[in-house]
Amino acid sequence: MLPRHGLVSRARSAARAGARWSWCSRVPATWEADLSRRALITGITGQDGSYLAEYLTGQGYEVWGLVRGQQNPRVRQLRQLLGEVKLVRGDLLDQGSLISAVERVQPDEVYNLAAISYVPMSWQQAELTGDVTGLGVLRVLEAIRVCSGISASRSPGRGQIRFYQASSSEMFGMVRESPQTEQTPFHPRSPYGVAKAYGHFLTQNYRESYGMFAVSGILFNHESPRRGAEFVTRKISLGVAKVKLGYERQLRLGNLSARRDWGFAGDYVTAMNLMLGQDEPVDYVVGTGVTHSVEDLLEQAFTFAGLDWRDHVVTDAAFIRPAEVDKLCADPAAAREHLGWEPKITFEELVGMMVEADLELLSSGGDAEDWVGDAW
Ligand code: NAP
Ligand code: G4F
Repeated sequence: MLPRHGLVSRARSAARAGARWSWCSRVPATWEADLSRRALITGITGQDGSYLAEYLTGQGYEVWGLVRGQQNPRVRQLRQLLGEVKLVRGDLLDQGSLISAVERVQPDEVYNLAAISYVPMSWQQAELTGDVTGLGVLRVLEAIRVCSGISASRSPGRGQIRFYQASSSEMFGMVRESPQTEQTPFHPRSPYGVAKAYGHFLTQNYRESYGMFAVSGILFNHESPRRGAEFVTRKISLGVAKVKLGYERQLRLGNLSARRDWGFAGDYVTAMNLMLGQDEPVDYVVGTGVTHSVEDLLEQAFTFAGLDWRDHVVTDAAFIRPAEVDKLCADPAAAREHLGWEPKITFEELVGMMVEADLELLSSGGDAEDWVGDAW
């Protein structure tokens, strides 16, 4: 298959570099005019997808998002938020759809953010999690490889598609050392963590096998007012808002002593883009280096709203996991040194931002019942 995107990328890089290419006459005039970088984001309807799309659009990228399903309600929300983003259909379970998407979009960069990302669901639907979160990475890499005409005997040329994989600190699981660096061994504790470790090693393997520019960002927990209602930060910010506004009196939670390195999602998506802008493909740990417990989070969130969490929080065994990750803490020194990346929003600012947003959401006509969150 002729790698059309190779022509486009080379035309774009050539024009950017001011070079003259003898074959440029074969490139349609519309392509010559279209010199902005083009990014394809899988998982664009998720938390990170929306922030990344906003960030890349602001950087002058033409942004495409892969969306799945018929009448996906999150597509309408995304449209309201990001009118400029172009959409292409595809599913991480469907190899052909990914090849068609890469062929159609002809991206310079692919950010693979799509996944089943809720850890408890990965025990309930372990096979599906392996298929989407693990094998889905293989399918995206294969789509890029096939569309680019890359094989064991044919390396990617200049202007190749650059690939970012959303790896996770959940891979460290039962941690061997603290804080965790790029060298810390993995010991995943959930089917989700195992699937992410597969995607991580596969990305490294495609880099080593085919010379592809393929990198993984090992991101620690990052949150925002756009976080899914089932994750603990958002469950708590919504819970605080519901208690404060009188919708509910209780918030039921699991393990309050678990510790995470929580940062702001808007800060973290910039690291993804910086990783693809490097001269060499290298994996990085991205986090704040500061860890807090769920109890600290409760203290911060309820106090922000003038409440005492001890009056409202009930622990419920239904939310205890079959195997827990007790404590995660990043050592982001390499990202700071080589990418110049640093988080801007502190834990306290993040929690305040989320509680404030949910108070506003629910008090401005948002129906509390729409935000019941997880029912595990
Ligand atoms: P999220 O809000 O749960 O978004 C997941 C996205 O994946 C959604 O857009 C969803 O689309 C899409 N998706 C699910 N199954 C799919 C399939 N079969 N085909 C195509 N798309 C599919 O996740 P997030 O918090 O933005 O995280 C983004 C990525 O970073 C994920 O891979 C996550 O595992 C990873 N990560 C997140 C964190 C964090 O703290 N947020 C930390 C480390 C790593 P629909 O709208 O169609 O469901
Ligand atoms: O918010 P969580 O569900 O996030 P978790 O499991 O750390 O996973 C998130 O971060 C990963 C990066 O490390 C991502 F890869 C993954 O996709 C996801 O974004 O739970 C955080 C902690 C856990 O220890 C959990 O046991 O909070 C504890 N927790 C206590 N009560 C609870 C609850 N978590 C949830 N979701 N709901 C509770 O009621």
